[in-house]
Amino acid sequence: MNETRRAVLDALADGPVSGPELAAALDISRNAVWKHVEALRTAGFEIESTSDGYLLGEVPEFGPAVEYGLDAPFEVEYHDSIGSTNDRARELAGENARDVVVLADEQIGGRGRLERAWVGPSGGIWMSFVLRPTIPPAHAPLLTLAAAVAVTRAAREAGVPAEIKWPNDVLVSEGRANENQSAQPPSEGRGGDKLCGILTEMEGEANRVSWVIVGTGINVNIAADDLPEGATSVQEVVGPVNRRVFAQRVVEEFHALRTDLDAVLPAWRELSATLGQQVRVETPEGDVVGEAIDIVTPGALVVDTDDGEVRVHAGDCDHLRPAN
Ligand code: BT5
Repeated sequence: MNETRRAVLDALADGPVSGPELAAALDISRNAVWKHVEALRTAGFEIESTSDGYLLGEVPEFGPAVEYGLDAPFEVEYHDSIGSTNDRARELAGENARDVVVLADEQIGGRGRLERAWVGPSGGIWMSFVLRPTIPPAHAPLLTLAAAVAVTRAAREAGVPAEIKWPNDVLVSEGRANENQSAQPPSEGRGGDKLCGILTEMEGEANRVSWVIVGTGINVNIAADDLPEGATSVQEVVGPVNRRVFAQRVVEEFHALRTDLDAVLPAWRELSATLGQQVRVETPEGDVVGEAIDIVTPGALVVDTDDGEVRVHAGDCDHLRPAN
């Protein structure tokens, strides 16, 4: 959304305001005012024409409106349907863009890690941040962790008991009440149903990042039947929510963390489902099995194995059971 359109919206929210008043205040023509109002109506904003002027009514639940009222310096590029928001974000990064969020309602060619497919029906929040941080490439994983924290916080605000599974999943916690019942076999596997996955991609030189794309896929207002096995959604846990508010909270929390990277690991530890668990991490060098005891810069999991402590930088992680 361009600055003038945002200014028109702000004025309408404080309205009623007449076309000529708006034109004078924003130093644009009355015809330009009319065009902005029509474009906003097309984007789903309810704008009443009263005898005292225009008045903002209902703000759309999703769409370009995500930029409206957003308390973080990101431009939002919205698509009803797209192949992959990460692919579009890469294009934008190639054109020198920064601080853009590519957002879609439906994603038909979504990607996970290792070229796995990501299912993205209408009703999700599929979004990719285009960033140009001044950090060494080795620190980019901190941005993945920051996104996981941001999504988990937004989910908890919406009433969903979300937790982070190292390295890049947000899960809905399993019923912790069962943990002490001996009749219940210890859970093995993911440790809960997957609410969100994060795919971070980067371009840079040895000590300088050129761009980082952080893609977050959040299952929001989607029925479980439309998701793969082992996945869940916000809707499944608490019913449908306002996706504009949810997406804004994620972007705002993410912005707060990317500007204060020292806060990422402490926040991550607090929301982690992985620390304190017996885990098995599949890495290219083989499986690492033991208790996950900490996370250290830039996002390595510290596993206490029979052969001592091992730091794992990447891999797929299974939770075997709580360590005690
Ligand atoms: C991830 O990969 O979890 C990263 C997913 C990132 C998706 C976002 S959406 C916005 C942006 N644009 C993109 O194109 N991608 C990003 P990974 O850890 O490899 O997990 C992939 C696995 O999750 C798949 O193999 C499926 O088993 C499962 N999966 C696929 N779609 C899912 C969904 N909607 N919810 C939960 N699990 C899903």
